[in-house]
Amino acid sequence: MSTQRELYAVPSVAGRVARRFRLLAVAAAGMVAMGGPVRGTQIVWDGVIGLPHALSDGRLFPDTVVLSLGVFASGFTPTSANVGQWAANWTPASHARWDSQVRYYSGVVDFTVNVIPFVPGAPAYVWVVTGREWMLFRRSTWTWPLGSSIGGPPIVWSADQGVTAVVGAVRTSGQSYFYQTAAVASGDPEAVSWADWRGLHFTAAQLANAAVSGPTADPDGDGVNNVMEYAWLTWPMRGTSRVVAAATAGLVRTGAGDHLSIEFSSDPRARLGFTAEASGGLGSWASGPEEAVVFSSVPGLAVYRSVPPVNGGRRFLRLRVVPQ
Ligand SMILES: [Ca+2]
Repeated sequence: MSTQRELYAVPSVAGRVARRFRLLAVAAAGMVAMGGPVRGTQIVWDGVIGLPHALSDGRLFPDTVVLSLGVFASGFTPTSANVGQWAANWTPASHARWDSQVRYYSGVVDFTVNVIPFVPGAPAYVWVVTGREWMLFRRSTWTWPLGSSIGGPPIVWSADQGVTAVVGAVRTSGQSYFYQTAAVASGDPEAVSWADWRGLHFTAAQLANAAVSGPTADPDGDGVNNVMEYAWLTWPMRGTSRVVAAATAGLVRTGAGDHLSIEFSSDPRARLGFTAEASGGLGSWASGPEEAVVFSSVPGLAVYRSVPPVNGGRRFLRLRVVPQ
């Protein structure tokens, strides 16, 4: 009896395994047919090289454009009417820099598991930002893959003709086409941290070398150190990519009178910390709530003021800028 059971059991197990594989094959075929999640460990995402991309006023994209590949929170659908809520619902997976010389961007996402909001099937978008010029686009096939630790070929998401824009526009004209951002009045874009920015522009060896990638280094010799390059998200290794940082002196008024002030503007995506310091004669500087305080601060514009009002004596103010 025992032999018979074993003889019977072997084909039975084989039959179950075969049925399971058939079911898996059917399920896989169904997912492909429906455009469902695919399995992957790496997404390579990029644009089409060499084509002109323009801001809403027709100027070509500057070097300060940063693109992000990411996913919105489950249940949130971005539209041109809710741009002010995008940043709060957005999680980037990867950043890429726009190269204005070759007109190209590319980024890579490595993953093995799915972490919310990067669940299989979640629609992925590319968010393009420089200042208040935004574009958000995707292809219908860009749905987040099922993570895998097995490996395999990269999933390639290229932004070609199949792209549709939520904000901004995809123009077509014969064989050439370009993307165009739109001017957005409200809402703040996602932050690009100091670590994000350094990761975009420096190699591992450069990151380990403070003389190249440290805050006060100026590796491209354009007279703008890395903190100020970060403040405007310019390229630290390209001398032609520079914005002369704008710190402006002025006066602001409170109930106590007029106060010496200093205003610092930056790209609103840069995250900067400030310490204002005051001096009566440039010999020694002091900070703290009795010397200088914030007058107003929003991403992209910080104003600090001296605490004592202007009284005819000499007073100097300076701002220490720390990337975050
Ligand atoms: Ca520089």
